[in-house]
Amino acid sequence: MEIVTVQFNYQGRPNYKLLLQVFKYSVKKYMPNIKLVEYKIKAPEKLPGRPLNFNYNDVKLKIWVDHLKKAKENVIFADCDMLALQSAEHAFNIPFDIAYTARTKLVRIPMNGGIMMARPTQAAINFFDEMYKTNHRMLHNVSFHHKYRVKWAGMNQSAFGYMITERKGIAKIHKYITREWNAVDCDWNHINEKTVFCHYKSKLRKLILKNAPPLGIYKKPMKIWYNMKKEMLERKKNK
Ligand SMILES: [Mn+2]
Repeated sequence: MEIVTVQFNYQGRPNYKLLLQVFKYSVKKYMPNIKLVEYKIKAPEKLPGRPLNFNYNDVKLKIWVDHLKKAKENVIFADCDMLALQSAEHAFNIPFDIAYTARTKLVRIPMNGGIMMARPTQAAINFFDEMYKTNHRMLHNVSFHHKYRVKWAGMNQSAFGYMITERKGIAKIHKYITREWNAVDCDWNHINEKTVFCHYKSKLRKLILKNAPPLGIYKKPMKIWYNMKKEMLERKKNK
């Protein structure tokens, strides 16, 4: 198994580097034998009328597909605003080509794309290849994107939504829940011994990057991240 992450080099946001460092440290800590493959993307050209992160997500997905095509091992694709809370190796105890994380509490958006798992099977490659092509089509076709965006949100999530509703059966898909594999807003206050990855997205990411004191629903994941960062910095000092 290997973990693949793509770092976006947003101009003027150097803190993404720290997020990745702490994530990397947590992977080493809990999965000393697992390789973390890092890709760094140069800022793509912004398309008129489309948010820059849509372009990034398009480039990111292409990297995933290309990686999977030559992969020899099972792959966990992870955002870089992530933290491992324990080993993730049991992800592949279940047979599937692709696994995704459905939101524990379905309010509006069905899944979060921060973590996806894939075996390097032809079916998984076909799925991701077509998901990328769909994503690219959505990037340039606002109304096609909109049709899926209203339910699935974002860019890659919309492409995934298309795949899972319109292209059923092209690969064996397994549904995990975010609380165990990719803790997001509905899970942060309920992180437990089964939680493998915590996703430091949106407001939670902003809070930890400005060193805010742990508060409210963000308390648990903030404390966990601060401790991991502290441990990482102490290790570095003692080396
Ligand atoms: Mn993220």
